[in-house]
Amino acid sequence: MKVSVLILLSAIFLGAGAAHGKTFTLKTETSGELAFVGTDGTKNPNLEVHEGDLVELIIENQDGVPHILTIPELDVKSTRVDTVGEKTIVKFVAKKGEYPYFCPLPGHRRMGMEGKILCRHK
Ligand SMILES: [Cu+2]
Repeated sequence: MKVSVLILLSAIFLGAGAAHGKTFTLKTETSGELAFVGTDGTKNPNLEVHEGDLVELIIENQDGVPHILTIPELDVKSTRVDTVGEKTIVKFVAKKGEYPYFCPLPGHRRMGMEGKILCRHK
């Protein structure tokens, strides 16, 4: 009996996770302004999520310049991607509000490498 309850709870949990997961890919760019570029070509896209979403950000190096992605409000900091094609992934649970994501390497944020996470109520 206990076992089946556990299995049922796991199924609900996994189902919920899948339903509210959100993945974004951001590619780094340093031609002209520095930017994280979304899959549709938007520079530093607003990442729209909902409170409680499990968000996955895939950061892909596209320019051969080292970059990191950080979200201080959520204590999120990626590992550094140094070479073209190198990827790293950060995951976090979205909390309500608007807060920036940016590259903390010297000068990068100032030169444009910053976008916003917009997280609303469900
Ligand atoms: Cu950078």
